[in-house]
Amino acid sequence: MAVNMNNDVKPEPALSAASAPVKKRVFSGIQPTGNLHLGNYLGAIRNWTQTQAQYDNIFCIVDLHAITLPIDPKELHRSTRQLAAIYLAAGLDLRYCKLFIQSHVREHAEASWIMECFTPLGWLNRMTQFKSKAGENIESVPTGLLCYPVLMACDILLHQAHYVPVGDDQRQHIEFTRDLAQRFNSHFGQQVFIVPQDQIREVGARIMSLDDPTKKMSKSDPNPNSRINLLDDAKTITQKIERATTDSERLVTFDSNRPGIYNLLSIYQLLTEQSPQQIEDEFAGKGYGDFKAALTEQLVATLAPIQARYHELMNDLPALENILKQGADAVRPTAAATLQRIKDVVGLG
Ligand code: AQP
Repeated sequence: MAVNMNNDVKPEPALSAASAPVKKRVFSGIQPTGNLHLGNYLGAIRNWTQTQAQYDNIFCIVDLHAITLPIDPKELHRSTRQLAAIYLAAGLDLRYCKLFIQSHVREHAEASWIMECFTPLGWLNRMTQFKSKAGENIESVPTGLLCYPVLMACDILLHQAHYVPVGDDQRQHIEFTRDLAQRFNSHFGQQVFIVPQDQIREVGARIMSLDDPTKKMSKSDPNPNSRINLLDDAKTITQKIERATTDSERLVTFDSNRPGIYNLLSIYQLLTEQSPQQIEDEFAGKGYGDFKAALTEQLVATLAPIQARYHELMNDLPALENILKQGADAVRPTAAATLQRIKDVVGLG
C-alpha cells in the first residue's frame, strides 16, 4: 500500500473553468464524525484509491459539515486527524492526491454564504437527507443542517471538479450541486463553474446494515452490530458477521429478494473481485456458515493492513499535520481564484 509521505505537494496555478487541468479533476470528502465503516470504505474511499492515477484528485476532511450536528470539540479535532490517517492508510497516494481539512481553506465558508443567496429555499426543503436527519425536530435543528448541500456544492465547485465519487446516498446532493452551478452560470452568462458529474458505482454504492438489510449501513445507527467499522479487530468482525441477518433458505446465491445474504455476497464480491457466478460456484452445496467464515477471512485480510498503517500514521501526528497543511496550501489558489470570480460576477468588493 503506497503512501508517498515524502513527496512534497506543489502549489498549483490558479484555475478557472476556462483553464481546466489536463487530467480531469476528482473531488470528494467524508465527515470526521463517528467510526468509519465498511460502507464508507467500499462506497467511497476504496473507489478513490482504485482510480487515483487517472485523475487529479482532491480529497477533503469536511469538518465544517461535522458541526451541523452536536459534536464534542476535542472529539472533532481528533476525528479529523483519524480520518486523514484512514485516507492514507487505505491507499491514497500523495503523488496523485491532495488531502486537506475543509476549515483550513476559508474560501469554502465564504463561498457558501454567497451561494446560499442564490439558492431557492424550496431546493433545500426537498433534500431527503435533511428530512431524515432533522426528523421531528425541524424547528430546533441547526440551520447549518438545512444549508449543508450548499456548502457541499461549494466544496466541489470551488475546486472546479469534473467528477465526484460518492455512495448512492449522495446522489441527490450531487444533482443539487449541478443545478446550482448551472443556475449560477446561466444567471451571469458566464461559465464560472465546471458542472460536475457524480461517479456512483453499480456494486457497493449502498452497503446495507448487517442487522436490517433494508437500511443502509450508517455511522449514526445506534446498533453497533449493524456495521463493520474499519478499525474493528478480527474477533469483533467475526462476531458481527456471525450475527448478520440472513434468511432461512440457506442458499448462497445472489437474489435481491433476500436482502441479507445479497448484501453479504455483494461485500464478498467487492473484496474478492470475483463475478457473482464464480462466487455461487465456490459455495455450491455449502451453507451460510461456510460463506460467513470466508467473508470474515476476506474482511480481516483487507482491514488488517489498513489498521496497521493507520496506527503508524497516528503515531506521527506532526508528519500528518504537515501533509494536511501542504494539501491546504496546494488547493487554496484554485479555491481563491474561483471565489474571486464569484465575487466579481456578483459585484462584491
Ligand atoms: N452504506 C453505505 N454504502 C456505500 N457508501 C456509503 N457512504 C456512506 N454510507 C454508505 C458513502 O461514504 C461517504 C461518506 O460521506 P459522509 O460524510 O456523508 O458520511 P456520513 O454521513 O458521515 O456517514 P454515513 O454512514 O452516511 O452516516 P449517517 O448515515 O449516519 O449520516 C459518502 O460518499 C457516502 O455516499
